[in-house]
Amino acid sequence: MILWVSPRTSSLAARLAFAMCGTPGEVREISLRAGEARTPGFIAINPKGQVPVLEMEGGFALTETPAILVALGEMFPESNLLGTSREERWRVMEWLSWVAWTIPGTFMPGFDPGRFGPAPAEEGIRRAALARADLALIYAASRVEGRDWAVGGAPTAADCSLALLTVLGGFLGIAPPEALTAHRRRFFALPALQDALSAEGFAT
Ligand SMILES: N[C@@H](CCC(=O)N[C@@H](CS)C(=O)NCC(=O)O)C(=O)O
Repeated sequence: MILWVSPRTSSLAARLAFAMCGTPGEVREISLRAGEARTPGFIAINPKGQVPVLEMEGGFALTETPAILVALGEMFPESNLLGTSREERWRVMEWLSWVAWTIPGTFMPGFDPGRFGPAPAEEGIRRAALARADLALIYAASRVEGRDWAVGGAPTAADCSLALLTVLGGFLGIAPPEALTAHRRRFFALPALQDALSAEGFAT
C-alpha cells in the first residue's frame, strides 16, 4: 500500500490517519510546487492531479480525504479511526464532510484569492475568506471545548481532519481559539504520529 502526499498540504490528514494505523505501507512524497502532481506518472495514478492518494494492491487508487480515512478505518479497525459505535462513526463522517467542504469553500480563497476573482478584487476576497475561516475555527472550537477528542473518548479520523483545519488556519495567520490549540497539542503528542509529524516539519 502506498500513500501519496505532499508535505504541509491538506494531505496531512491522510498521513496522520495512516500513522494511526501503524503506517501499514509506504508514504511517498511529491512536491506540488515542483509540479510533480502534473507529471504523466502521477496523473496515471490520480487523473485529478492531487494528493492524497491511497494506492492499493492491484492498482486500486483511492482519492478524496474522507474516502481514504474511511477506507483506512475499515481496513484497520484497531486504529479507532471510525470510533466504537455507529453513532460515533456517523459523527466522524459529519466532521470529515464538514472539513472537506470548509477547506476549499472557506480557506482556499484565503491562500489563493486570484483563483476566485479578478486582480483588483483579490484583497477583498482574501479578507472575506480569513473572516469566514475565523468563524469556522470558532465553530470547531465550540465542538471540542471541554473534551479531549472530536468524537468519543479516543482519537479518530475526525481529529486528523480537525487538526488539519487548525494547521491551515495557522498557515493563514489566524490564531486559533485556545480549545483548538489545546486539541492540536494533545493530538500531536500521540506517540504514533511522531514520525509523520517530523517528516512534515512540525515541532510537537
Ligand atoms: N478533495 C480533495 C482535495 C485534494 C487537494 O486539493 N489536494 C491539493 C493539495 S492541498 C493538491 O493536490 N493540489 C494539486 C496542486 O496544487 O498541484 C481531498 O479532499 O483529498
